[in-house]
Amino acid sequence: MTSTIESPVLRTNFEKSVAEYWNTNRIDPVNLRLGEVDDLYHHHYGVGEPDLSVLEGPADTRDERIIAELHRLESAQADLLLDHLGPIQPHHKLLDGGSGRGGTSIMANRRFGCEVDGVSISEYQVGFANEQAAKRKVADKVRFHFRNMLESKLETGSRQAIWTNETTMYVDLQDLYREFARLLTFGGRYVCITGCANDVTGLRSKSVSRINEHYTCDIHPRSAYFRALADNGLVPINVIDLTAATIPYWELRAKSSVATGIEEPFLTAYKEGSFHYLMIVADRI
Ligand code: GPP
Ligand code: MG
Repeated sequence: MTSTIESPVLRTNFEKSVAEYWNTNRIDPVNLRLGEVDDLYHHHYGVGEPDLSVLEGPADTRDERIIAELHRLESAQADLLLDHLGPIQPHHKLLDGGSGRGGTSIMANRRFGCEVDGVSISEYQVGFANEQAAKRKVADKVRFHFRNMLESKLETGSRQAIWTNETTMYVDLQDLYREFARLLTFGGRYVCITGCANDVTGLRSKSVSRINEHYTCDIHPRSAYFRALADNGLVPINVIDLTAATIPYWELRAKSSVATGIEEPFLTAYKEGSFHYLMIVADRI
């Protein structure tokens, strides 16, 4: 009799330290306070014009108004990502690579009525996200797994679309897109929203290094995305620079009680041009 030895979910010391960060950094008031607005818990940033009238009006409810507005901009970011997945039908299956507390997956199921699998190397996040799906009575369609997105254990060709919402700075892009190319059906869609370093200004700026340090991540240069996509049969159809659309989110966040201190490095990096907030949409050929 032969037996297969399964590889562990956390394969490297780096992955272990990333999992440790997300397993233990649970009290993060910014993400829980925003999530409590309507029970959609995000781990990404926002886009769009904020309603700056939230800064005016009664002082005792000012912070509450800012939080609701930040949350609206984060949900708008997830909606924008979903807008680019193509014509998804209820019988399609999707993958959320690095699914966090599950917000984008829940929104995808709500919009398309299809099955969504999310994978995360944080067991805590997987548990949290599955509880959210159960609360919303969609656990039969939206499932979160304690798995590595570089080795998802999902069926080859099973995915009509895959997205990564600010998670690619935790992985090797060649390894990631090899796995996504395996999972996507021919003509399937991949959407990535990410922060990336600007090759034109040179390697990592001080602000980008501070962001890496803050989140235990490793931000890739813009060029690395297009090389790794092309090498793995993923052909860009749309590239949208969202930098200008995210700066107002950071400016508003800097004025809120849930600011974490990372606002200034983001604003500096975006404004000096060493860093972009990008959406890349690609087709599997
Ligand atoms: C975290 O979102 C996002 C990342 C760790 C990825 C880094 C993103 C880049 C664009 C470089 P979060 O919602 O957990 O962060 P915060 O707690 O600061 O809101
Ligand atoms: Mg957040």
